[in-house]
Amino acid sequence: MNLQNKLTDLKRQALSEIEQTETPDKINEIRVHLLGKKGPITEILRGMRELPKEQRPEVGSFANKVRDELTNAIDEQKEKIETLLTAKRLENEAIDVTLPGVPVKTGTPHIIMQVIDQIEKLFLGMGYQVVDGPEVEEDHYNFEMMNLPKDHPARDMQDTFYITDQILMRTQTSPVQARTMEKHDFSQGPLRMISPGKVYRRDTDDATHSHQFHQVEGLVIDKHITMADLKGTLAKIAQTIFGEEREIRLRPSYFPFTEPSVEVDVSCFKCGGKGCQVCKQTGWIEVLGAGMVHPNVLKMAGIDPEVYGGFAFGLGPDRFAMLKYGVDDIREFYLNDVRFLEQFSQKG
Ligand code: 2U9
Repeated sequence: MNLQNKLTDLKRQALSEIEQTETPDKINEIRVHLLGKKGPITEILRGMRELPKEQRPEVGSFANKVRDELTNAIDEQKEKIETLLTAKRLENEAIDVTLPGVPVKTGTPHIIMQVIDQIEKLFLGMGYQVVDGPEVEEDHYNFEMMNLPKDHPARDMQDTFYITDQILMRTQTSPVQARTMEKHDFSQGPLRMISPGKVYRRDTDDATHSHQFHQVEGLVIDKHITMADLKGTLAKIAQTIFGEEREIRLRPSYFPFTEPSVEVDVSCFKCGGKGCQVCKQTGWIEVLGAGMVHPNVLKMAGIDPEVYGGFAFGLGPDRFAMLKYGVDDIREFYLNDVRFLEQFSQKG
């Protein structure tokens, strides 16, 4: 068989093999085998040395043509395989976007946090700042600056978790107010703040006591602050949490850090004031403590009580949540039983 026929034969066989190839590996293998240095085309071209000189160019050009044709056929087949593989992969990875999604289980803010959030929103809207502070506090800020010196009998009102002689778990959030008051620059304007957070008392836990609970305290210090300002603010809190129609009444009380001091009742949100089980037939429920900031407290923070005055209040979000949602055991808030917590889901 002459070389041209050999080449034609090789081409026919190779083309049919290329056409049937289905994988990129196999097509690469064919390319290396057919066109490589040890491949059949190179082999045939080597045989040209035996041919008479005048036949060599013709056979040479024929061989080159065959090599080009096979190279093209390999390239085309390779592209065909890759297109096919891509199409197959896309088909396998196809997502049915019309399928319903798997619901994602999300939590909801704890009911105490929901009450605190509501109060924060109200006060942020009235230009107050919300201030955080340490839960492990110094005796100085927790008691001393709140007009409770070491020998003051009012210290017996609170049983305290002491860490050392001078360091304790805060029993109220007032130390945050004391720290802020001390730093405040009154040439920049009045001080209006609330301090929400956890507080600690050495109580034995029962349905109405928890050794750790929450407080939101508020403080305003400016010139010309009166009890009328305080009363309006307290009414706003009661109405925000217990309903627009609520009224408040003030009863005289005693706190070492305010003078005068008051206890605040809200008209019963259950019976509207007629008397029921929630308000123990009185029509009123005690919800807040408050008063005008004691001059000693101002003095200790470096504020002149002859020029500045202020009001302060304190409330317990735990008690608010118990009243509002009819929870009869404060410990429910801290057991973290999702069946309890889920009842206050904001997801509706
Ligand atoms: C400064 C001066 C005075 C904060 C106040 C109360 C009255 C009060 C209790 C309510 C229920 C705490 O959560 S509770 O147990 N609080 O009755 N708190 S006046 O008075 C301040 C605070 C800061 C500088």
